Amino acid sequence: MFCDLRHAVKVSVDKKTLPNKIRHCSSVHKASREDEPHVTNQALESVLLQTDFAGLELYASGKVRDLYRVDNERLLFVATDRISAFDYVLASGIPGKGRVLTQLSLFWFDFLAEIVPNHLLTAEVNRYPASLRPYGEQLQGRSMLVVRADMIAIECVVRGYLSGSGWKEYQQNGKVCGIELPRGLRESDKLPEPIFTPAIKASSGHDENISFDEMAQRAGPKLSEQLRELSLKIYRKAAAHALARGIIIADTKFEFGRTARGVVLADEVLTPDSSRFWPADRYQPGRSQESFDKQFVRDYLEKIRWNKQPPAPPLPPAVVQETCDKYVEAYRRLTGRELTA
Ligand code: PZK
Repeated sequence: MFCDLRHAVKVSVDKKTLPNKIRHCSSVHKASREDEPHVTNQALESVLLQTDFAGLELYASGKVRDLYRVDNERLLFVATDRISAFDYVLASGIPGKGRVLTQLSLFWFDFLAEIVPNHLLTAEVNRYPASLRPYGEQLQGRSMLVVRADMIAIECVVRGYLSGSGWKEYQQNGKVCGIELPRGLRESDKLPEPIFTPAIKASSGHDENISFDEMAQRAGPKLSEQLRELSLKIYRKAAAHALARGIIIADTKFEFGRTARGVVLADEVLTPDSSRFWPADRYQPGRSQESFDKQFVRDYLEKIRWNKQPPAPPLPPAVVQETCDKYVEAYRRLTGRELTA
């Protein structure tokens, strides 16, 4: 079974560096707790929930990913096995998730290379700088050495289907980010063509949709048009590939940065964490869709009637296993490859 990973390591915790939500939840996840349902010891040990690379400066950290400064030019991008649902990081991790998301990003970077350059330098741990070698075992498969870019502070979202905040806006005024859409669309309907719907990080931590004009004022009209064209091109190519393999990419978010070599695609790309993946064979417009990867998690959290306030609960082993299987399946379907240890 894939989830019985043997090589990964659970590492020590540096709670000070992590945001509140993560600190709160991870403190619940003590291996010594006897009163909670547990994943097998083997699987539990194999989950990487928190990173701590002594001597490396944390550059940024998100719910799931951690970014470290290597030197002035380079960053280390690490995908943990954390999983979030209903806006919170859960107490349990999903074995293999960080590797699936990293390997998927690497697949897409290569798949998209003719359309757009990206921030990847290498994901081969034995080619990392010497300062990272001590952590090679933790980093293998789940990390990327990337070039430090000047990030463009706009979330470049493309939507092929009407969901989430797009569906909300449409119900209010028939538009999404100022783009007029046909009347009578239902939730999850396929759009006549994919649309570019930029957003900014609001102080709430949530994204706030903006119009293209607003983006042009912030980032400049030329760059904004370049990013819109790039984003739509990338989405079209990736979504067609995914659909032929049974996965609808309903929408997705890209982050771009500027380097000496021009605009590059950064962050993780076209993963289930940065996109809505829907199983195509279950697609049925007129309602919200099942999530390809997180449906078992959401169903469980609804079933136990978690009030969606911290602390986020741990997941039972069966839910962890089923969810792990979904990530691995997404990887297999999209890449045609098996995820190997
Ligand atoms: C960068 N983020 C988002 C990602 C986090 C936050 N190549 C780059 N150069 C400079 N900055 C970034 C990147 C990239 N990628 C990305 N924030 C800064 C992010 C992962 C974890 F906490």
